[in-house]
Amino acid sequence: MSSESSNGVGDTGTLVVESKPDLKEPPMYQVVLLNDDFTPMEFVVYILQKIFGYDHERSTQIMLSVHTKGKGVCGIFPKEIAEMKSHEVNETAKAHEHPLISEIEPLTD
Ligand code: TYC
Repeated sequence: MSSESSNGVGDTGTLVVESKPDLKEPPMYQVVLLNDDFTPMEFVVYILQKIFGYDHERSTQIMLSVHTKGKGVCGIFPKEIAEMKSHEVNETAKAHEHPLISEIEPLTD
């Protein structure tokens, strides 16, 4: 696209080329929760409610799925948000001396 007058050329003879607005969605990342043998189930449920905003029932379902399958996705976000949430999970677990760990994984579409 060009502008200045209607023909793209202004009084100075300068052609102004505007860059296309970037309409692409940001790359998304999933936050993955890993199972372990020691973190109490209720603590995982608490984390899922506090950090990911799920209600108690949904948090319990996700926790049990991770407990059974070994890992599970607890949310999908733009990279920076995924990093923040994962960091918050890991730091909160550490502060409570639980080995609970989360990771982030790029979502390739
Ligand atoms: N396996 C744990 C227990 O039996 C519970 C647990 C679930 C831990 C999910 C981590 O991401 C996790 N107490």
